[in-house]
Amino acid sequence: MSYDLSKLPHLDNYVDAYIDTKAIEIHDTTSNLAYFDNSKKIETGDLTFLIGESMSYEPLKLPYAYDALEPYIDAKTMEIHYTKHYQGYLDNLKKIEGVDLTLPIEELLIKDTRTAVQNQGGGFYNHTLFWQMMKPKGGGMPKGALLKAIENEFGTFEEFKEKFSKAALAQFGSGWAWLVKNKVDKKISILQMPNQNAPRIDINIPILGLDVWEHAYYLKYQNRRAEYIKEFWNVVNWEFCEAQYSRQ
Ligand code: MN3
Repeated sequence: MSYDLSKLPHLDNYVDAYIDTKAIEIHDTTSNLAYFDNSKKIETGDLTFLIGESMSYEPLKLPYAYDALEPYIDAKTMEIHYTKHYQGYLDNLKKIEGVDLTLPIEELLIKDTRTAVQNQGGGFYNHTLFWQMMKPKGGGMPKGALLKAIENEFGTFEEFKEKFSKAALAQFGSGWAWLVKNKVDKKISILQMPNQNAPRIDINIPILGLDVWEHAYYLKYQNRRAEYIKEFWNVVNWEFCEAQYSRQ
């Protein structure tokens, strides 16, 4: 199961058309169409595009099989990560007393600063993005506006990769490395976030995230986090990252 964005030569135009107010997400037709609350669904060939702004409180159906990211991310890790950790964050979020699940997740994470909500809600939010930030036969480089922004900020794509990898490697204990866009000045930057704290989404739009909790790599890479980070670049879904970058 995979999706081939080369079948959509007009994707760039499509993204531009909604650049002002909408987020764009890309799914294949077997994905969970309930991902967005107020989504507009457009089907083109074997692809389905969903346009909307908020995640529903349902697990995102993985847009690929557990073994689809082999050999870089092994099937067992994907399965446990998805069925135990990801599902666990969502289940635990729903059990938190007084949590207002009528709010979109981004709004909830900004408004409800209780640690339990940040941990469980952040875990749900971060992973829902993370699954889509990877794809089989991913990797390579971003294009268009995102590539330009990276070159403006970091010099070259290679320098960006090196800085992002270092941030991921240097995160002490469990956490994430993120590439984010500031909502006000539109500049991009790299963040390290501990635990499951979302990447300051009150001020930032996440573009690319890398989970460096041991549960994300330990079965295959044991303690070799650097190797996991290096291989991660082979599965990055740059089309998704470009769509995130186009969000305002
Ligand atoms: Mn994880």
